[in-house]
Amino acid sequence: MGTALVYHEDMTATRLLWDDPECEIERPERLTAALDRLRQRGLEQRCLLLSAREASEEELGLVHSPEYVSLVRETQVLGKEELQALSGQFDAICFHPSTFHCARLAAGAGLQLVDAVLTGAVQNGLALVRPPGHHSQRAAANGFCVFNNVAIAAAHAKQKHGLHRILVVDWDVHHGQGIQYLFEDDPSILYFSWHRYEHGRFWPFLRESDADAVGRGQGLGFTVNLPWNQVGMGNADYVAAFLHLLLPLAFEFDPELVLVSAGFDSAIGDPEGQMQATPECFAHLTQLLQVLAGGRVCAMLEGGYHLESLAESVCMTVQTLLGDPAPPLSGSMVPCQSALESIQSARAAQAPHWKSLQLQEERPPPLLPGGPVCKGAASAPSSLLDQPCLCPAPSVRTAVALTAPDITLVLPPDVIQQEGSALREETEAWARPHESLAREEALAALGKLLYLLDGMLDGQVNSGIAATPASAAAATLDVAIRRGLSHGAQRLLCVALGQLDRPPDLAHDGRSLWLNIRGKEAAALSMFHVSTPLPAMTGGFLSCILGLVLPLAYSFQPDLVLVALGPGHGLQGRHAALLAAMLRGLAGGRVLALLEEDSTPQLAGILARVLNGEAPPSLGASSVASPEDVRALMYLRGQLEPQWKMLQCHPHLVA
Ligand code: X5A
Ligand code: ZN
Repeated sequence: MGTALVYHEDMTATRLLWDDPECEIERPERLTAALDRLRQRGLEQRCLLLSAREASEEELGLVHSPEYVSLVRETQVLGKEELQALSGQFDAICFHPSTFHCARLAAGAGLQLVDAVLTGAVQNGLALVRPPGHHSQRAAANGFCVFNNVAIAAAHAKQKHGLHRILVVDWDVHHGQGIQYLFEDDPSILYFSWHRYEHGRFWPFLRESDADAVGRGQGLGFTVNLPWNQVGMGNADYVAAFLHLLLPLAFEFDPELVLVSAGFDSAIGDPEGQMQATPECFAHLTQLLQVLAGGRVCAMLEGGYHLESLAESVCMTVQTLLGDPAPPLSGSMVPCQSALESIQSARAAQAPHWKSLQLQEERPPPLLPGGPVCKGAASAPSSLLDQPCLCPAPSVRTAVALTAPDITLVLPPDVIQQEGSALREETEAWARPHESLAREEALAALGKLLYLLDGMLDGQVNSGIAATPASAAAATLDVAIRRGLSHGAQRLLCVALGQLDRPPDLAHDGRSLWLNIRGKEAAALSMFHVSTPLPAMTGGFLSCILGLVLPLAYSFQPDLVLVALGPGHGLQGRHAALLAAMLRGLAGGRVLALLEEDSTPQLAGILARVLNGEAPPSLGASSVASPEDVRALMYLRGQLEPQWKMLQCHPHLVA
């Protein structure tokens, strides 16, 4: 359905007219660097370009006072001295004669983006704007922000489009206190912000940036603050915050729209943030948000002051909005102790307000040896930024290899129905040890699967779907695992649903991680052989994915993922779609789904579309997990946490 990119060159006009070391980082080059890189990567050309319009004063009035709007309007005619004097009345603000025009364009860009998404013209988009917005308040400019672009867009989505639930994700490294103040009593806007805090010693030095600020009145629980008390937070910390805090609440909230205060000063190299997350991390954050609200995600630029890191991170975000799979994350996926402390204190503060957190908070943290501490601020390890981000786009994103090409299958034009099959002799050789693969139908299906798998291992195809007769599902999966491991996959994650046992003679060499959902009981037979019952309700299914499957998968860092819907998998289509959409964050999206031959064309169709980058349908208001589901999950997490560190959401008590 497409991605909008909203921009206007005029927004490069506002700039610093006098010496001010605090404001000088917010430069016009921020926009041109981002845009140039988008062009250079061929990403701008894939977007629907919208030229930003100015927000009207009435629209600004959705969140700002008329007196404040007038005050900013009048800066247009002030001279340098007067501008400087007025700027001094605010914290970290430097007005320019063009500021009013730019700030109206920035707010207008957000409105256009929301209109484009909510009218169905596009699926999602990014507004590249200056000045940023999230610090600005009803009657005050603050922290380089003049009008609150995201807050105006949210108020507009409510007023003009009648929305009832909007999620605002503020991944900028500063606390968007402006958004918090504007909506703190509003339960229709769930505001999440993580921010450098250092126990209150970092700008804007506010007590209300801490985790215990959770909103007020009707809005209790709809403000979610995750303060980082150390610098150096990296990919593992950010992904853990999404899996263990933001996403459980977001699914429970069930937003109709996701707005992102997309500041990239939380990325590596940024002088303000001093964090360590690499640009690829923003592809993962974006992809994780795209499973919400039917994929309606509107991102608006906030901060981001390291031009190289900013440009790269913007590309990662846009590329993911366009549906490309996220590049694998670099570095070991182990959240640091300080991050776990922050996540835990935010979970504890929110638990009274969210069912999805309640049952889980009773367990005391396990006694384990201490985990790593954050590496602290480092200068931009240029090695991490210099790596040309080759995301070798396979020529085919998704291929479907069903035994009889299905004419009733509705597929997007870029998903191909694969005709090819592996050589007969080779197929027979792989099939030989398995009785269930002797039948002609099973052999034919195996030939197609092997051909598809080879395409994926060679990098021609990114993801795919293959089918097999139910009686041959286990054997076919067994062959796929062996073939994958012997033809280039270093680490293979297999998520098996239904009655599929781990192949008995699969080596226990740590190269494959077997996770059976709908096992008879919760059991960790080894760190690489996990089984859990299929949760009964949507809530249980979500906690299984967010609390077990994805943390295991992100810890293991596979380079190939097999997901098999075997006999009696019992999974609803929308649950299967969500699982596939989220597993796509692993292995650069190299995901092969194995279905039973008699699966409905609807199931094959939805999986193909999701693997190809379409948003899964939203699950709607979710039920809670049953006590048995929670118990199974808690048990497995306890067993597996020592090895798979992304499972942790409590800091260790150092023994
Ligand atoms: C949008 C943004 C930061 C202001 C920092 C002032 N503002 N020291 O990143
Ligand atoms: Zn910022």
